[in-house]
Formats: sequence, C-alpha cells, structure tokens
Amino acid sequence: DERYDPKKIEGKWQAHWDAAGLFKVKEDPSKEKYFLMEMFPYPSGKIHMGHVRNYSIGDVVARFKRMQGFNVLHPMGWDAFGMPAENAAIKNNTHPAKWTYENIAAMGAQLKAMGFSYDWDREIATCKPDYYRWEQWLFVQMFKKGMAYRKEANVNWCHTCQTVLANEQVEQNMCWRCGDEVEQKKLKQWFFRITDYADDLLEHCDKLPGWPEKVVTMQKNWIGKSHGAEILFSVKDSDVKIKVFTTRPDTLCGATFMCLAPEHPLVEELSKGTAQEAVVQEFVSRMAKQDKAKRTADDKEKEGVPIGAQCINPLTGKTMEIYTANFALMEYGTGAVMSVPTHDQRDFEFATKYGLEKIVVIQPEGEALSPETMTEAYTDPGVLVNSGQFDGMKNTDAMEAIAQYLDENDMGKKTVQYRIRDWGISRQRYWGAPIPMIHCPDCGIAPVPEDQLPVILPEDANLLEGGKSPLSELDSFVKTTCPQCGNENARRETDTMDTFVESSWYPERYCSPKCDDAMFDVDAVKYWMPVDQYIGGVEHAVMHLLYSRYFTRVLNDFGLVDFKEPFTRLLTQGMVCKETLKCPEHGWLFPHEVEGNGEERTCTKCGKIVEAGRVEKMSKSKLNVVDPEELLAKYGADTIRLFCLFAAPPERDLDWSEEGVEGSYRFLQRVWRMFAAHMDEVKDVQPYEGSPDDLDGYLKDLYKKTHQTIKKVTEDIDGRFHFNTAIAAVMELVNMVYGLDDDLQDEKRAGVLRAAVEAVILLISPMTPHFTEELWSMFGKTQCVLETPWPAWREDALTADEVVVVLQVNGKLRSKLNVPLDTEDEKIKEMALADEKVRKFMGGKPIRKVIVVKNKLVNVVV
Ligand code: ANZ
Ligand code: ZN
Repeated sequence: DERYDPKKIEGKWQAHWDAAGLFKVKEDPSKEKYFLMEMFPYPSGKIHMGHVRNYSIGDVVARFKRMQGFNVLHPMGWDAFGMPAENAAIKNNTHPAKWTYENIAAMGAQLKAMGFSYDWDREIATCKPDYYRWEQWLFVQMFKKGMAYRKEANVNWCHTCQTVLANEQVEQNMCWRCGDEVEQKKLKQWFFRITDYADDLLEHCDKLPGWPEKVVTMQKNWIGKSHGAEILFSVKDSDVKIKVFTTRPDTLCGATFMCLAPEHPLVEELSKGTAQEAVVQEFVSRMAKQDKAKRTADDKEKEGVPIGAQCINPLTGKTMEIYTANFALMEYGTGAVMSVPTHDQRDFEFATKYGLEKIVVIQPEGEALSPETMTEAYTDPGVLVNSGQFDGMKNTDAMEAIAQYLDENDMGKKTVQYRIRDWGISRQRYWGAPIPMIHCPDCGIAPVPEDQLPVILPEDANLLEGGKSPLSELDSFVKTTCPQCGNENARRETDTMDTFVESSWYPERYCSPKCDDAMFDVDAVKYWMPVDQYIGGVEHAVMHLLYSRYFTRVLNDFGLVDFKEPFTRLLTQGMVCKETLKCPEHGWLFPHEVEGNGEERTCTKCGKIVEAGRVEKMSKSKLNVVDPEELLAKYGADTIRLFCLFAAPPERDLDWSEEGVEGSYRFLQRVWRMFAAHMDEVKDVQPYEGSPDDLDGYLKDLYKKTHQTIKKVTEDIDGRFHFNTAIAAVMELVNMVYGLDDDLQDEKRAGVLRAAVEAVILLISPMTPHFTEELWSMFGKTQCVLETPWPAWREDALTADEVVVVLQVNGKLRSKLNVPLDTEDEKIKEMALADEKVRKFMGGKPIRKVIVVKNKLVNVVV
C-alpha cells in the first residue's frame, strides 16, 4: 500500500476538524466540564520547541478528556503587550502593534499546523481594547476601594532610556538595553495592595494538592512571613525614635549598635550638620548605584559608616552608635536593624571589621561563649545571660517575655513581617494598557468615568528615539478634562500597566471572550472555572502564578467569582535542551557548522576542534536551537508531537536528539505498515468483544495484551501524565500484532486482530491525531477519532492465564484443578492434597512422595 506521508494527511485533517467545528465548545450543564489551559505565549515571532512541548502535552490531555466524555474547554491566546514589541519596533522602524499582530498571525498558523485542538473562537489578544478595557474597569473599582493606590517609591531608572526598569532588566547595575548605569530614583508609582492578601495566599498554599511541591514552596518563601517584634530606640539628645523589626527580641540586651538602610530618611536627617555629613552623603550615593540583591547578598563584604548620632538600648540603657550599612534594606521591616554581633552573622562580620563591642546574651546550656574567641555568630537556641531580669530563661521563652515587657512599657510590640511587597504595576512604557486615571490641578486624582472606558492606547504614536514613552508628549492623548470639576487642564496618566496584570485574569476571559458588557459572563465562569489543569513553565512559579491567585481573590471580593484559587492542578514542564557547540576561534556554532563525529568534530569555518559542549536549555544566544518549522516540513506534526511526549516525562528536561525524532517517525511508519498488512483482513470485521476464555493460544494473549494496554495507557495519561510509558506500552502491543503468525487459522482471528488495531489507533490518537484520523477513516469510519469514546478495558482480560492441572493418586487420574499459570510447586501441592477426591483415594494412608510437573500434573504416591 501507500507509504505514510504526513504532508498528504495533516492539512487535510486540520481542515476537516475546522469545517466540522470540532473544537468549539459551549457551556453544557448536562456534561461534566474540564477546563485545560496552557500558558499563553508572548507573540515574539515564531514558536519555539518550548512551546511545542508545552502545547503537545496539553493537547494530549485535552483530547484524552474529550474522548472520556468531558466537555473540554481548551483555549489559546496571546500575551501581547510588553517591551520586546517596542524594541523590535524601534529596531525595524515599524509600529509595535503591526509587529505584534503580524507575529500573532504567523504563530497562530504554526499552532494550527501542529494540530492543537484549540477553540479558536475564543482566541484573545491582551493588546486589544476589548480585552484591556475590562482591566481598566477593574482598576477603577480597585482604586475606589483603596486596593490600587499611588505612592512614591524607589525604582531602577535608566536615564538614557527614560524609563523604570524591572529588577530583571537590570544586569550588574547596567540597563539591559543601552548598557548605561542604572540609578535609584524616587517616582510616584501605582501599586496593588497584594500585601492585604498575604496571609490568605500563604494559608491556601497548603490547600493546593494538585500543585508541584517546589512551586508551593517558592510561593511561601516569596510571601515570607516572619514572626517577631518592633522595638523603639530613642535617639540620644533628641525626641526622635527609631523603630526596628527583629525576629529575635530575645537578643535585645546584646544589641550594641544600630544599622539603618542607606535610603532610610533618618540617615540624612540625623547626619545633617555633624562631622559625618559628607562621608554619609558619599556612602549613600554610592549605595544608590548598587544592585540591591547583590548589595545585600550573604557573601558580600559588609560595610557602612557612622552617621554621627547615637541611640539608647531600651533594656540596658547603654549608648549604641548608629551606622548606615550596605546590608540593611529599606524595603524590609522598618529599614532599621538592631545589630547583635554575637548572634547574627552579618552583624558579627560588621562588628569584627570595625572593632565594635560584642556581648554574648545566649549561651548553649553548660557552655560559656566568649566574644574574644568566637569565630562566627551563635545562632542556635540556648539560655539567656547578661540580660538582667531575663537571665536563665530559655531564649525561645524570652522572645515572648521580652516582647511582652516592651509592650507593657510602650517600647515595642509583637508583629509579623512579610517579605512580599505591594505590587508595583506602573511602567513608563508605551506598549501596555493605559492606567485609567486623570490628574487634575485642582482636585487631584480621579478615575476615568466608566462610560469613557476604554482609554485607548493611541496607535498613531511615534516611538521616540531611546525608547522614552511617547504618551507623555502626545497632547491628543494627555490633554483631557477633569471628570470631577471640569478643569480643562487635566492630564491623563501616562503610565501603562505591568503586563502581568493582563495574564492575571485571562482564564476568566476565555470563558466568555466576546462578552462586551463586563469582564466576563459570570455564569460562564461559574460553569468552567476553576481551571482543572494548567500547564506551563516553572519560571512562572512566583510572579504570574502568585499574581493570578491574588487577582482571583480580588474578583472574589467583588463578588464576580465564587472561588479563590484559579488553578486546581498545575503541571510545570521541564526545559527543552540541546548540546552546545563551541569553536575556540568562532564561538558558538550551529550544528550545520560542525563536521565529523565525537572527539573529532571540527569547525567548518576554520577546521579547529570543536569543544564538546554541555547540554543546555535551547537558546538563540548559544545557537543550540532547532526550529519547529523545519522539523514540521521534514517530519510532520505528529512525529514532533510524539517525540516531545516520548523522549522524557513532562516534568523533566528533554534532551533533543535527531535520532529520537527519527525513531518516532519510524514508529509511525511501522504502525502504518502493520495497518496496511492487515487491512483487507479486518476491514469489514467487527472487533472481538467476547470473553478471553473463549480464545486460545496467541489470539488469547493478544486479546489480553490489548486490554492490558488500554488500562496502562489510560492510567498513565490520566492525572499522571506518564506519556512516555504510555507510548512504550502501545509499542509493545504493536510488536505483538507483528508477532501474529500469518498461517494461524482461527475463526476469531480477524475480530481479535481488529480489536488490537483499533486499540492502537485510539490509544495514540491524543498524541498523533492526524495520523490516527487517517487510519480510522480507512476503516470506513465516518466519525472522527476525537468523537469516539475512549476504549474501556475488560477486567477479566487482565489476569494471568489459567491452566488445567491433572491430579493423580499412585499414577491414576483422580481429579483436575484450574490454577493460574506457573503456580508454584508448594502451593499446588497444597491444593492437590486438599482436593476431596484425592483425599478419598489416598484413603488416609501416609504420603510417600508427591511429584509435581509444573502446569501439568501432581501425582501423590501413598
Ligand atoms: C536582631 C537580630 C538578632 C536579628 C539576631 C537576627 C538575629 P527574617 O528572618 O528574614 O525576617 N533585619 C530586619 N530588618 C532588616 C532590614 N531592613 N534589612 C536587613 N536586615 C534586616 O530577618 C529578620 C532579621 O533581619 C531581623 O532580626 C533583623 O536582624 C534583620 F541574633 O534583629 B534581627
Ligand atoms: Zn479636577
């Protein structure tokens, strides 16, 4: 017959599915719903292997659940705002909108060519006004409730690019785009009060059993709840008080100096007019230029300067010098640290460097620590010393006791601190959703009235050299009238929203993507949400996944949804990796720039030996990429899908190999040939559906294997996502069909064969949908595989085979037993001796010996 040719098959079936509207779904209360989502892509230009893997995994689950009878919602869309569009637009002298929509068209076509079962009627692009309009609407509601607010904050500022940079966009204190030094600048920014939900988000971390443990842990650490106390220290000769946050109030008597963050307002205030003023100024401006994460890293050398003022330890009354130090962060606690050099390692290093006093206040039981001989801080539990009335107390008890004492004397109180900060969502960027606010010279800030939404991002704006947002200079956008007092000199807010805002509510939007009188149709969301299974990269473990959980809570507070957790189950797939190749002369090489094998590989440009590169995540910078487009042209979609699923379990990294792809292709050809070889025989036959007991020999084994495979594949896919072992099981079944002897004559042969072949098709159909549709239709089936119920297995076909064992007494046949194949000798001996007829013929005489011939006979000699 004809050979397997994906080019003849794939386009045809995609068109067929499309024409039949097979992937379109609507709410249907009579069916159980299943909402499956993969993280939507940024429309960067082309899909990469990471997308292909992510979406292949999702598509298997979608098709599988569909065949199981669920009403499956499987949507796709575009995370379409963001900085790369602006950069590309500047570089190519085009417009971000044009660039974005062209990419969406190109990538959409690629996804369709992969045969993914998306309901394209639900496609969304977050850069469209009909999408961000509702985000603006929610912003206004949040503003009215105080959930969105504006405050001055320190931000990374690139002077050349005239914009705030996210922390991820600052590399070694340089702007990632222009390479200029980044400054810290105070700017008024918009924030979402995510900290109000810190406790709730944290508590529910333990109620996400369908999430990977590591993601839950990352979220907990990001929220970072610490129990401790706030303590007030009086500044000497002044009314000023410094508030510190400490997790160790038990060490208070050991606090010998104070450290303020360089950005702490008291640093400037207290140093002013002292001999330290100039030194402090120099230190503060030097710190402002440093990356905060690096400045406060554990292994960074501690440094600081005295600010020319002192404070008083509230318990001991001793004078403490006040410093400003690099390891103190303004963003955490109160920005002030009471330094206890004996029990905190950073303080220890600082005090040792500057020769500051160390007093031990916690001692391990039965041991005496001395500050002179300590080489590092003692951070374990112990008993209090040098702490007046608290001496002798266990330090864990003293935490409570000292906090209480401070509280009673108005010197402090117990508190809880979170590491998580309010979410700064202002971006001084053009390609984003405008923040719907108006600044009025008379009455301050007012939200854009709801009937004037959306505030449309003007697409006629010309991007400015250097990337400064053109919005603030676009009069047609900025100039407006105050909705509160009518002042005609009001100005629109020109900041746009962080793109993570768009991705925080897109599952809800998928439920009713065309809804034009609300964010979403509440009933549609009630039916579909929460998402049953979400699949995407682990790089989103905190930001996106935490913001989505937060946003769901906001929607819940507004009564728009009746749940708090958007994603019931989460699967984080591993990376797609490939060997890197590097020439000592020419740097990274593409595979086609390398000749030869193994140790002998050389660079085609210079002939030098190529270094055996590490296997790393595919990235354009290292040239270790493969383009799905090329693979598609060479092998077709089904082979690529099969390879991605077979090469590794989803959570693991996948090492790309050309041989692996070849192997997947060969397997499909093998199935094709198997089918062709038996087509005539099984075409007009009903699959055998009877009991395995009515079959013999190889046919019985094949029938059992068929059912065992159905069970294995079903369980491997369902909830476990072990696609690789599922595929391996189908391969075994295929081998068994190949093992069927052409000469075997049996009236049930064709039916059993048909059952096996049908199972092969149905079981791999979620992985290789075009291929299987084609085979299915060759059977004369008019219904698509996707519309066919998932096969069920027969319990009675799972058990091992039984054999008949003859029972003899003194060599004479007396009885028979049905026993499982290969039953052990001891066991079968027992059964024989318990047999009524055997006992009767033994007549109570003593046993001389028992002979067992496996699977055949037992002879009892008396
Ligand atoms: C005194 C002390 C003694 C501390 C001791 C620790 C050990 P976690 O656990 O991460 O919440 N700290 C407080 N605010 C800070 C800031 N803005 N920048 C840098 N460090 C700050 O950390 C809490 C501890 O970090 C606090 O407890 C404080 O040092 C320090 F034996 O206070 B501790
Ligand atoms: Zn006004």
